[in-house]
Amino acid sequence: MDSMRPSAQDVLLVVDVQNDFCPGGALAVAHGDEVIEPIHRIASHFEHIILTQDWHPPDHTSFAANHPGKQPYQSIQLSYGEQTLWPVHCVQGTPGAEFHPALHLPQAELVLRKGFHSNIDSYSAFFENDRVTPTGLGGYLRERGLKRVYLAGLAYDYCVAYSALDARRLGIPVFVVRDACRAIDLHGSAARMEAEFEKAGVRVLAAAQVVVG
Ligand code: VGL
Ligand code: ZN
Repeated sequence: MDSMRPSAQDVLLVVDVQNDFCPGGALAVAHGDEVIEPIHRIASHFEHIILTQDWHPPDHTSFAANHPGKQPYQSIQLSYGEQTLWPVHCVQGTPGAEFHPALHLPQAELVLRKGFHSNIDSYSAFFENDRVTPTGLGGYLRERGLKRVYLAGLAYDYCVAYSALDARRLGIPVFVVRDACRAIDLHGSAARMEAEFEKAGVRVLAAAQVVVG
């Protein structure tokens, strides 16, 4: 396998380290704030860092509250397929949508907002949940000559996993830094995504491996 040590053509993609995904937030991931320390530890080894920010309008289709009679964590069929319904979270301009105050990555080159179309969710940083509407990140990486993606953040089995699998679809080598992520683990979703990682060639490693190379 090629070196795991970050080079000038590698980017650290820090996914959705926002208040609503951390303890006390509207869609809190257990121990979500614990990703911040390992993210800071590996971040100093990267020349390029991109942050993603889940950024929904109040009428977003992923909110159970916008589907009368539905509860969070149920799924429904939308035009593009099955969609899990979530509590209202990461609403544009609200404190829950802000990055966690302890996250300190002023050197990040891009903040990519996603999930801003009312009628479609976007777990992945590359494509919305219809799997065809691009966010522009693939083009950004290509134009800037960024060739490998390291992933960290929240949630391991949703936005991190979808981003990893979509990067592979684009032919981009991907490392997921496992201990710099935390999972929602809804109905076995973490194990299911790990099986997908295996098939797609997403490599899972520890923060210590990034730092040591
Ligand atoms: C996420 C569910 C809904 C995530 C975002 O960041 O993993 N999960 N919106
Ligand atoms: Zn969301």
